[in-house]
Amino acid sequence: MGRPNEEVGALLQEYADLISITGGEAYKARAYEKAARAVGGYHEDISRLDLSGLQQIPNVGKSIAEKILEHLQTGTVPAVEELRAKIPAGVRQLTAIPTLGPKKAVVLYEELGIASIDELVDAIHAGKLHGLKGFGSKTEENILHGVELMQQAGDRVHLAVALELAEDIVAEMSQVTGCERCTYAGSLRRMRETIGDIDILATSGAPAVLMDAFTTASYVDEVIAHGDTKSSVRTTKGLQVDLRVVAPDAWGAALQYFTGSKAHNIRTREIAVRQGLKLSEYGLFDAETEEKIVSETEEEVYERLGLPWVPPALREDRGEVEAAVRGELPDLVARLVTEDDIRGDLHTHTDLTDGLSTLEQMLEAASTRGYEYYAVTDHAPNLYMQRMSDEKVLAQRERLRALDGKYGEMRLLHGSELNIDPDGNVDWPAEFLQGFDVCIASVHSHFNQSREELTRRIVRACENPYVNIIGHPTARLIGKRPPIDADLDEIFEACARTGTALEIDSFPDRLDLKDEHILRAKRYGVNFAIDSDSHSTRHLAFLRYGVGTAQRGWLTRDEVINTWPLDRLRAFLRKGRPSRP
Ligand code: DGT
Ligand code: CA
Ligand code: CA
Ligand code: ZN
Repeated sequence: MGRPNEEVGALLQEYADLISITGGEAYKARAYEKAARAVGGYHEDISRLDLSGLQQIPNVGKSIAEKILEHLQTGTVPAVEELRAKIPAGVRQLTAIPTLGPKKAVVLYEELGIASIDELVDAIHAGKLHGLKGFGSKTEENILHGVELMQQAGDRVHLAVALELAEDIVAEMSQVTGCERCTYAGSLRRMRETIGDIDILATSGAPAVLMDAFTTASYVDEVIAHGDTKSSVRTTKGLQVDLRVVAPDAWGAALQYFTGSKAHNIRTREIAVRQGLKLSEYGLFDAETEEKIVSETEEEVYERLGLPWVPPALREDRGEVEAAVRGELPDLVARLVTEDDIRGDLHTHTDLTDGLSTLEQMLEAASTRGYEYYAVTDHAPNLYMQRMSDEKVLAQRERLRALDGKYGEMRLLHGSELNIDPDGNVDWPAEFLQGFDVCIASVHSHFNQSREELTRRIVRACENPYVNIIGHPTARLIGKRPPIDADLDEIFEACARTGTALEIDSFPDRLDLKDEHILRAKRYGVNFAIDSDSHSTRHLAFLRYGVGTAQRGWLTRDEVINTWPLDRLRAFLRKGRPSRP
């Protein structure tokens, strides 16, 4: 089962870390790190490439290409194994703590013999790091905070990791003899941002065959339980997967039950009880006679409870059951934003800055998604490592204008992702900004300003007539960086007042704004843009995670500016700008 690009990308990143930890040359570690990113985002499936094909990948030279080939052909790379053997696994774990790099990890190991996260936390609390070079009290604080973030994330994985695996498993199980139906349920079906375990549901004429196929599949590392109707495994990536086989006539009740959430189930069960019914994973029963009433489809189950079918993304007990009882849900469901409603992507990068695909590759891939419009928004100059300049961005605009019309009906917009500086200013003066069709403005630095400063900063960006969208508004990285501490209500109010959209960044480690904040922002009458923030052609499909998040925030298509036809979008993008002379 493979996502070879991601897998090899992770291997190269690990090798880069190992080089740093073992005191190897810094340039070598950097080279592998760059290669890791390039491979992870490469547009072709790298397992189909030969040595010379692999060398076509940016930042991949002959020696790296050889290692990749070795891995693809044999499953191991001796050079990597050799370094792995030098380092206790716990030390590598340390490098996973946000803000603690490989260098610091190795100091901790060599100076204090610390070889696990628990040992590190104990050592900090015991004051053992005092006096250690490079470890001030601020560093200790950051480490403890990083560990806390990791523990909050627990063993949960990002939605995208679980969804891609679950789709592969469902496809594979569906092929097994006797399997009639197979789908995933649980938090995954609800599109939660992180997933604890994957729940798969199936019906089969030959359950034992299905269970055997499941527990012996290639992705299985450990079989936790092997039963007649339920089995659990841990995958090679450490994720638990549960498979349940249910009776065909209980499919709807089981799907409803195992989709959850638990809180939503409790609500629906209460409604059943009030009607003298009993709802379980086996069906909806008469509480007195225990006679089964319905269970074959979810729709029937909800209908018999007097409720409309509730989309999985809404099943979080955030008022959806009450809305259903009041009869308001069908109207919301009819207008709930879907991936089909999205007419274009408004936040994407190319290799002019930190993207991995060329302008033409991005446009080609976008047009196959059937978009009506598409914005290229590379980073602006104040993010210095991106080396953007006036000349480069203007040359890109010229290229883009020349390509407009060459990708079917898809119209091309030229934009930029500006940086909101600590005072709330953005790159470039007004005259220059005027030349863009769309500007996103994002916080990329100074995340630790005071609440007042951060709030003021973003409100000022909203008030800029050239800023159309606030990019990844809380700047969080799930499991790695907490959201900035700003007064979101004040920001939402400013967005509504100034005609600035809030982004829902679909990148799986961002999903920013998140569902609860979307629900809150909606009340201010804010508009939203659901963007992929693609840095490679492979990222364009991330949009579905943003749409799932938007659904969890009850967003309707009319609130999302990139579901609008181009002329309506263009009117929105003109914002309060002075008209061009
Ligand atoms: P996760 O795995 O932590 O991301 O979240 P879920 O929602 O997938 O939770 P999980 O895997 O423990 O259980 C799957 C579904 O089964 C859950 O969403 C609702 C249902 N369920 C599990 N335990 C209970 C329970 O004690 N009561 C009720 N009513 N439903 C439950
Ligand atoms: Ca689950
Ligand atoms: Ca489960
Ligand atoms: Zn950004």
